[in-house]
Amino acid sequence: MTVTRNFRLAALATAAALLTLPAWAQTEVKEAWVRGTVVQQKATGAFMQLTSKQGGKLVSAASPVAGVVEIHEMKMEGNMMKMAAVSGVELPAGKLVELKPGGYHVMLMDLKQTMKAGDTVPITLTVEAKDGKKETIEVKAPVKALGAKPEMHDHAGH
Ligand SMILES: [Cu+2]
Repeated sequence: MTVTRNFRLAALATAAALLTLPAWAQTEVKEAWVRGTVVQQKATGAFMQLTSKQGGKLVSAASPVAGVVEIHEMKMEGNMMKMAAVSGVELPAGKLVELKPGGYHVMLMDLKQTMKAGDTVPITLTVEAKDGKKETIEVKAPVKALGAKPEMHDHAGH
Protein backbone atom coordinates (compact mmCIF):
# COMPACT_ATOMS: atom_id res chain seq x y z
CA MET A 1 0.00 0.00 0.00
CA THR A 2 3.04 2.28 0.06
CA VAL A 3 2.50 3.34 -3.53
CA THR A 4 -1.05 4.54 -2.89
CA ARG A 5 0.04 6.46 0.16
CA ASN A 6 2.82 8.24 -1.68
CA PHE A 7 0.45 9.14 -4.47
CA ARG A 8 -1.98 10.68 -2.00
CA LEU A 9 0.76 12.70 -0.34
CA ALA A 10 1.89 14.00 -3.71
CA ALA A 11 -1.67 15.02 -4.56
CA LEU A 12 -1.99 16.89 -1.27
CA ALA A 13 1.32 18.67 -1.85
CA THR A 14 0.15 19.78 -5.29
CA ALA A 15 -3.10 21.12 -3.89
CA ALA A 16 -1.22 23.06 -1.22
CA ALA A 17 1.11 24.56 -3.81
CA LEU A 18 -1.85 25.73 -5.88
CA LEU A 19 -3.40 27.42 -2.87
CA THR A 20 -0.28 29.51 -2.28
CA LEU A 21 -0.23 30.71 -5.90
CA PRO A 22 -3.42 32.74 -6.49
CA ALA A 23 -3.90 33.44 -10.17
CA TRP A 24 -4.54 37.10 -9.40
CA ALA A 25 -1.45 38.09 -7.44
CA GLN A 26 -0.83 41.10 -9.67
CA THR A 27 -0.58 43.70 -6.97
CA GLU A 28 1.60 43.50 -3.90
CA VAL A 29 0.81 45.56 -0.82
CA LYS A 30 3.40 46.26 1.86
CA GLU A 31 3.81 48.41 4.95
CA ALA A 32 0.12 49.12 5.37
CA TRP A 33 -0.86 51.11 8.44
CA VAL A 34 -3.68 53.24 9.77
CA ARG A 35 -3.24 56.42 11.75
CA GLY A 36 -4.64 56.14 15.25
CA THR A 37 -7.55 58.32 16.31
CA VAL A 38 -8.81 59.90 19.48
CA VAL A 39 -12.31 59.30 20.84
CA GLN A 40 -14.97 61.09 18.71
CA GLN A 41 -12.61 61.48 15.77
CA LYS A 42 -14.56 60.42 12.71
CA ALA A 43 -11.90 60.14 10.03
CA THR A 44 -8.34 58.98 9.53
CA GLY A 45 -5.97 57.86 6.82
CA ALA A 46 -4.58 54.49 5.77
CA PHE A 47 -1.19 54.33 4.10
CA MET A 48 0.71 51.60 2.25
CA GLN A 49 3.08 50.71 -0.54
CA LEU A 50 1.64 49.20 -3.71
CA THR A 51 3.39 47.49 -6.60
CA SER A 52 1.40 46.26 -9.59
CA LYS A 53 3.27 43.75 -11.74
CA GLN A 54 1.44 44.55 -14.94
CA GLY A 55 0.22 48.04 -14.16
CA GLY A 56 -3.25 49.13 -13.16
CA LYS A 57 -5.14 51.58 -11.05
CA LEU A 58 -6.24 51.48 -7.45
CA VAL A 59 -9.90 52.38 -7.94
CA SER A 60 -11.57 51.80 -4.59
CA ALA A 61 -11.23 50.64 -1.03
CA ALA A 62 -13.58 49.44 1.67
CA SER A 63 -13.35 48.61 5.36
CA PRO A 64 -15.82 47.38 7.96
CA VAL A 65 -14.59 50.05 10.42
CA ALA A 66 -15.65 52.94 8.21
CA GLY A 67 -19.02 53.93 6.75
CA VAL A 68 -17.36 55.72 3.85
CA VAL A 69 -13.98 55.01 2.28
CA GLU A 70 -12.47 57.21 -0.41
CA ILE A 71 -9.14 57.57 -2.12
CA HIS A 72 -7.74 61.01 -1.43
CA GLU A 73 -4.88 63.11 -2.59
CA MET A 74 -3.30 65.74 -0.43
CA LYS A 75 -1.34 68.51 -2.05
CA MET A 76 -0.15 72.02 -1.59
CA GLU A 77 -2.23 74.82 -3.08
CA GLY A 78 -0.33 78.01 -2.54
CA ASN A 79 0.78 77.41 1.01
CA MET A 80 -2.36 75.56 2.01
CA MET A 81 -2.44 71.80 2.31
CA LYS A 82 -5.66 70.57 0.70
CA MET A 83 -7.10 67.15 0.18
CA ALA A 84 -9.68 65.91 -2.25
CA ALA A 85 -11.18 62.63 -3.44
CA VAL A 86 -9.65 61.26 -6.63
CA SER A 87 -10.94 58.61 -9.03
CA GLY A 88 -7.96 56.42 -8.23
CA VAL A 89 -4.21 56.08 -8.07
CA GLU A 90 -2.27 54.99 -11.15
CA LEU A 91 0.04 52.04 -10.54
CA PRO A 92 2.65 51.92 -13.30
CA ALA A 93 3.89 48.38 -14.01
CA GLY A 94 6.59 47.27 -11.61
CA LYS A 95 6.85 50.64 -9.90
CA LEU A 96 6.40 51.06 -6.16
CA VAL A 97 3.70 53.63 -5.42
CA GLU A 98 3.52 54.92 -1.89
CA LEU A 99 0.35 56.14 -0.20
CA LYS A 100 1.71 58.34 2.57
CA PRO A 101 0.94 61.33 4.74
CA GLY A 102 1.05 64.44 2.55
CA GLY A 103 0.16 62.50 -0.62
CA TYR A 104 -2.29 59.84 -1.66
CA HIS A 105 -4.09 58.00 1.11
CA VAL A 106 -7.08 55.81 1.72
CA MET A 107 -9.50 57.98 3.69
CA LEU A 108 -11.54 56.14 6.28
CA MET A 109 -14.57 58.26 7.20
CA ASP A 110 -17.66 57.85 9.35
CA LEU A 111 -15.55 55.67 11.66
CA LYS A 112 -17.51 53.22 13.75
CA GLN A 113 -14.87 52.90 16.45
CA THR A 114 -11.71 54.53 17.77
CA MET A 115 -8.55 53.38 15.99
CA LYS A 116 -6.36 52.26 18.85
CA ALA A 117 -2.65 51.49 18.51
CA GLY A 118 -2.17 47.76 18.20
CA ASP A 119 -5.55 47.15 16.57
CA THR A 120 -5.65 45.68 13.09
CA VAL A 121 -7.91 47.18 10.46
CA PRO A 122 -9.07 45.02 7.53
CA ILE A 123 -9.12 46.96 4.27
CA THR A 124 -10.21 45.61 0.90
CA LEU A 125 -8.57 47.24 -2.09
CA THR A 126 -9.77 46.98 -5.66
CA VAL A 127 -7.21 47.36 -8.42
CA GLU A 128 -8.35 47.54 -12.02
CA ALA A 129 -5.94 46.18 -14.61
CA LYS A 130 -5.45 47.75 -18.04
CA ASP A 131 -7.76 45.13 -19.56
CA GLY A 132 -10.53 46.07 -17.12
CA LYS A 133 -10.14 42.99 -14.90
CA LYS A 134 -10.58 43.77 -11.23
CA GLU A 135 -8.34 42.34 -8.54
CA THR A 136 -9.39 42.40 -4.90
CA ILE A 137 -6.71 42.54 -2.23
CA GLU A 138 -7.34 41.99 1.45
CA VAL A 139 -5.00 44.02 3.63
CA LYS A 140 -4.59 43.86 7.39
CA ALA A 141 -3.31 47.25 8.46
CA PRO A 142 -2.01 47.75 12.00
CA VAL A 143 -2.95 50.98 13.76
CA LYS A 144 -0.06 53.21 14.72
CA ALA A 145 -0.55 55.72 17.49
CA LEU A 146 -0.76 59.39 16.55
CA GLY A 147 2.77 60.74 16.41
CA ALA A 148 4.31 57.26 16.50
CA LYS A 149 5.81 57.72 13.07
CA PRO A 150 7.20 61.19 12.48
CA GLU A 151 6.66 62.32 8.90
CA MET A 152 8.03 65.41 7.25
CA HIS A 153 4.72 66.59 5.81
CA ASP A 154 2.57 65.51 8.66
CA HIS A 155 1.52 68.79 10.18
CA ALA A 156 -1.59 69.61 8.17
CA GLY A 157 -3.54 66.65 9.48
CA HIS A 158 -7.05 66.05 8.26
CU1 LIG B 1 -8.06 62.43 3.20
